[in-house]
Formats: sequence, C-alpha cells, structure tokens
Amino acid sequence: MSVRISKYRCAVTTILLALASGCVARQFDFTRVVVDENLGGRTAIGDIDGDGYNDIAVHTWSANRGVENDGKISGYEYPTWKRHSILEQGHIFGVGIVPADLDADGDNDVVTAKGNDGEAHVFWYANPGGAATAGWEERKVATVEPGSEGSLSFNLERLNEFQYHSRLESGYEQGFRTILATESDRPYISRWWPPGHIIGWEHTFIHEIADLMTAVATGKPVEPSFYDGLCNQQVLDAMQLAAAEKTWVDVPTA
Ligand SMILES: [Ca+2]
Ligand SMILES: [Ca+2]
Repeated sequence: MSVRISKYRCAVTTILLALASGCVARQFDFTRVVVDENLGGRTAIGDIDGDGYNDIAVHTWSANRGVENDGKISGYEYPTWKRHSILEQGHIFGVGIVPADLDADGDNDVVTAKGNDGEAHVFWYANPGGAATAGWEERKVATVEPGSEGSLSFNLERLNEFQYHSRLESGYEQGFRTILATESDRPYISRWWPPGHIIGWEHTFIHEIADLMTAVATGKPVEPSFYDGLCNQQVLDAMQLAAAEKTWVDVPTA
C-alpha cells in the first residue's frame, strides 16, 4: 500500500511541477496604453458605438464627493481611445457606471448615479446611436431616499457585506462604510467559521431548514413566515404590473 501511495504522490508531484513550469514559462505580452492622462474615475467596458468592439465608459466624480458641478461621463472609443462626452458637467458621484441597452434599440446606454453624500439619484443616458459622439439624453430613474437617521444598503452578490450610513455622526465623519458581517455575535455566523471568513448562498438554505425544524420542535413561529413571503410577492407583482403599464400601482394589503 505504501508503495502505491508513493507512486501516486510522485505522479501528482510530477503533474504539479509540469503545470507550474508551464505557468512560469507562459508569457503574456501586454502593452501599456494611456487612455486619458487627465481624466480618471470608475470604468466599465461595453460597445458604445456599436462597431462590435468594446469601448470604455468612465464616470468621473465631481470635486468634494459630488458637491461641485464638475463631474463628467465619458466614452472612449476603441481603438483610438478618442474621448466623447456623454455628460460634460454634473454632480457625479456613486460607485460606478453600467453599460446596458435599456430601451432595446440595439445601442448600449449607460446607467449611473448623480448626487453627493446627502442626496442621490439614478439616471440613464440614452445612446443616440451611430458613432454616439454627442446627443446623449439624460433620463432620471429614481431618487434614492435616505432615512432620517441613516441608510442601509445590501447587494445580493456580496452576501457577507452591507453598507451602513449614520446621520448621527458628525458631518465630517458621515459617509457609507462597508461592514463585513462575520463577527460571532451576529445571527447564524457563529455556527460556521471564525470572524473574517465568509459563508455562501448554500448556507442560507441550511439555516432555513434548521429554523423550520426548530420551529416544529419548539412550537414557536419562525420568521420570515409564509405571510412575509406573500407580502413580498405582492410587492413584486405590483412592480411587474407598474413596469408593464408604466404607471403607479398600489400594493394590496395582504
Ligand atoms: Ca465600439
Ligand atoms: Ca439603447
């Protein structure tokens, strides 16, 4: 048995060495290109002018975290990287920019945020088509309403984090901060790894079953309940109906 293990280890070691040597020997030949040495910001990749090649959209913050009116939204055209202005002057702020064909006309539009730490709005800019060098129409999607005492924000793609903003702090300390919710005094996480180690999507189902079995065993209700699920579905149904009919829709009381 020991001979077999030794041969197996030897074979594995040989394969790993071969892979490692292959990785070391392989060269990636990148050329550094400066797209714009005077303007920077959050970037996104997408075909802006519809020629089949990806361009770069850049979202440049205004001074003083969006307070000043000097932010810009730009498109840099591949392969010349010539800059075209999508918005030349605005209170540009927020976490980034996303190219997407919102109006399904075949051209990528861009979605981004405007505002500052005290107020925020979501806008999309309609691609005029063709070379897309000018004429981007600004269309407002929503105003983000901050809470009177602060705000919480959660992104499902970052399951272990949330964004926290408190208005109770002094003005110069205010702003969203990212909290990694893996300390053991938070619900559920104490059943898993030490602080700083994240859990994933599958763990939510394990706890869902555990909560259900505990509720059955103890006779105590569990939350969220089927009633909470019904309320959630009613909100989603109202959103779909509002989008289809392009009007406000009341959410029924469950
Ligand atoms: Ca392009
Ligand atoms: Ca479009």
